[in-house]
Amino acid sequence: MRLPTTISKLISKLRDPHGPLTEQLVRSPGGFGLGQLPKNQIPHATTTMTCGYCATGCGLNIHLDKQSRATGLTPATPYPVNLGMACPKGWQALSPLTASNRATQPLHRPQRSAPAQAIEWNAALKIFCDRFKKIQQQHGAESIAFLGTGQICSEELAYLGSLAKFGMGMIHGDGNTRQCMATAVAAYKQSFGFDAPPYTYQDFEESDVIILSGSNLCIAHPILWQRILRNPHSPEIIVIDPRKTETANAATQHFAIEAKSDLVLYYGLANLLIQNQWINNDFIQKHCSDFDTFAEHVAAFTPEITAQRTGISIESLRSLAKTIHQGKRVSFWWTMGINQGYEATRTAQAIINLALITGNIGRPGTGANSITGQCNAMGSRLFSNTTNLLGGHDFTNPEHRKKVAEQLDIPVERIPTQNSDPYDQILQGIEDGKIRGLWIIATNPAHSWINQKRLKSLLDKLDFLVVQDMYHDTHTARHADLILPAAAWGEKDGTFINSERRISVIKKVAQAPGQALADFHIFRLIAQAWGCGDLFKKWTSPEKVFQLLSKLTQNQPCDITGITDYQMLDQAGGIQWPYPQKSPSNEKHRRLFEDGRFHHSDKRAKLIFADPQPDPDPCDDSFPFKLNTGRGSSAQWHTQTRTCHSPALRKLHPSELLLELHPDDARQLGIHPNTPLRITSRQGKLTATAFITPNVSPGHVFLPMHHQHVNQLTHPSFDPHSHQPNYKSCAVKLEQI
Ligand SMILES: Nc1nc2c(c(=O)[nH]1)N[C@H]1C(S)=C(S)[C@@H](COP(=O)(O)OP(=O)(O)OC[C@H]3O[C@@H](n4cnc5c(=O)[nH]c(N)nc54)[C@H](O)[C@@H]3O)O[C@H]1N2
Ligand SMILES: Nc1nc2c(c(=O)[nH]1)N[C@H]1C(S)=C(S)[C@@H](COP(=O)(O)OP(=O)(O)OC[C@H]3O[C@@H](n4cnc5c(=O)[nH]c(N)nc54)[C@H](O)[C@@H]3O)O[C@H]1N2
Ligand code: SF4
Ligand SMILES: [Mo]
Repeated sequence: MRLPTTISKLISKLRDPHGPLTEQLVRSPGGFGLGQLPKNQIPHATTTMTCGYCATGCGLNIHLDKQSRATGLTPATPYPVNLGMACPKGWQALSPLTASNRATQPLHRPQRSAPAQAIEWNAALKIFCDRFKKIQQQHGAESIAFLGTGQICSEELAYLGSLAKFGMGMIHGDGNTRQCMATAVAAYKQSFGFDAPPYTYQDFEESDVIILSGSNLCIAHPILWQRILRNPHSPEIIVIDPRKTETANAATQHFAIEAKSDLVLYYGLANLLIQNQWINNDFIQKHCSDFDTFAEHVAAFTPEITAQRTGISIESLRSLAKTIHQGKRVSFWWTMGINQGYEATRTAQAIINLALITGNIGRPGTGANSITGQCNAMGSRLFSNTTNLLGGHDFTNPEHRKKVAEQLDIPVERIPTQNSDPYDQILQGIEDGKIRGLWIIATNPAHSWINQKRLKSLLDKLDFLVVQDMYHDTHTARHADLILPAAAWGEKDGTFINSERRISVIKKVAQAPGQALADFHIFRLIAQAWGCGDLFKKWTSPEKVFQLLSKLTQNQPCDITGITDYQMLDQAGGIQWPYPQKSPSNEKHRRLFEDGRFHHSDKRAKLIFADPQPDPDPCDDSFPFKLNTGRGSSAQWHTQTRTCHSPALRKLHPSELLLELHPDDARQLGIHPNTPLRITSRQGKLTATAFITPNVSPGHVFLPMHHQHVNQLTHPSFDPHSHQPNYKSCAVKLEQI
């Protein structure tokens, strides 16, 4: 296959080292929070952009030199999210950019075992197209797939999903949002009729009862915890978590429930609320469906049964129900302790149901509020073209396909008429020989996917694996045939959507190293090389794509047709969706469902429930402990490809892998502090150092997810509705080494 000659021209244009940084958005010095700096350190100019780690979406002032290059940063004070605060990762956000293992050139392995060779972009594009096209010719268009991310810009996600599906003919594409938010998405869609987290962060400050389920806010969303600390109403802060986390320690009440007993707990609470008539009948009658069958279902969860299954005493249950009843503004928040489970969607809905039956939704300080993980997981939920068609549309709906085709000016036949397989099924497709080529963008599954051993063997089974990352040596890139070097956050333009639905701009304030290109531009080049560049002729810059996407959302619950350009977003300090045309311009915070109207055709919210299911990986005599995994510290990000490069962050967490275990269990097994242990599950084994602490309950142990081997242990079970992995409950045994 020959590449079109326009490609070389485009490559050299994109590579121009003197090309503009985002100058039109740069603000003058003295803008935000620079008062304390000594005169000789006052930067030439300052611009504000959103942090590229977590979905809190803090605003950071980036200080620039005369060439508009970043020299340092401070948290943005007037920004409505973080109000002048940042966590350690935010303060250190520029340090991953200058690492020596940045991918600076495309790399190719002619054979899997051979060392990777540096090649030019032209050659890389040719290999990419030749190999994927050959697989498609032999095995059909569906035999190649992609796995994306919640950590690149919405415009990039939209380009990737559209190029792959409309341009390259793929049907299957998913992303790491499956590991993270799929449960919340499935729960909201079924309960509310659209994936719509209803809150604004101001709700943290306006609640009088804050219930955090399976969320370690102090570590995972430290700035949101700071927002709780600003709450002037002396709120009850209730943490439901099997572990006594940093957040549980700081809360006013902690319920250390048995692992994965949440569903029973929330049904038991619903039962108590209903029995005592501590519910909002008026709200239920006007705005909910299926209340009677729900009440019948939860009647079986008596305080006795609930106490027995959750390990919470009957008195505590009653007192918790009473606290919910007495609260005028109760907000229910949840994160991965709920989303990552084998009955996760129904559990999330059990939380949603509590908010609905008590009328705690659509008012300040209330809500059934799933907190998002990655910086742009919310963008991927709307615009990645994976589980839904761009803009929250439906692939299987002919009207939606027609609308999207017309808006994008592409033939409607290009749009798949079926949904993509979810992540776990794409992997099953590799095992079955249906999927033979895979393109992985900005995610590191060889570390982060559940049951790592199988994942790695599947990567090696592929005929062709492409990894597109900012580093050339991630655990996943080590399996790749072709590595495409990507620019990082700070080296490109685009938008993110944070947890409270706030859309904001990120900007190019540094030059990508070597030949690395923004993911956006890599997708542009591939479109040209593949021969489908015509479909994307209007997709010339992230801002142009943003405008296309914004038009697509017309009349959707996420309608943002009132946002005209990046400058508008920038000046407003981000804008929450929805923002249809003629929206008032001066609102700093908005929550959904103030009118009690949901997105089902009858405008009611559904009370959805099910029977609790058996644990797919139960403890027994051979594997007597329950392993829980999650975030270890506010200085570590996931697979640590980025955070490992900051000496300051490295000082904030233990350098070795620590297994948390209760003193009673340690005594029984004769385990001493700081001794090496072997931890074995039905899937694999690893070694860790004993960290003896009463913060875990007897019978429970905990490992941070940041260590590369942790997912050798985890059990590959999934929620049947969301297909999200069950990362937080697997049976293990412990041995001294
Ligand atoms: N520092 C840092 N911050 C991050 C990230 C990071 O890697 N590092 N990642 C970001 C991302 S993508 C995400 S998704 C979020 C995750 O944010 P969180 O979900 O808050 O973090 P986790 O530690 O994974 O899990 C939260 C808690 O769930 C508890 N849990 C486990 N099993 C159960 C259970 O059965 N029931 C209940 N009720 N609780 C349970 C765990 O003990 C843990 O304390 O963090 C985001 N922020
Ligand atoms: N045991 C266990 N496992 C878990 C979890 C758990 O709680 N327990 N949590 C799960 C959750 S919630 C999540 S979200 C996942 C996260 O899992 P991953 O997505 O695999 O983790 P990251 O380390 O964030 O990987 C992001 C990758 O993208 C690269 N990258 C960063 N920026 C860019 C960019 O702009 N462009 C490109 N092309 N590449 C870029 C980084 O170098 C890195 O390799 O882990 C999941 N795994
Ligand atoms: S809380 Fe999240 S968004 Fe804010 S600075 Fe820390 S990592 Fe960045
Ligand atoms: Mo996540």
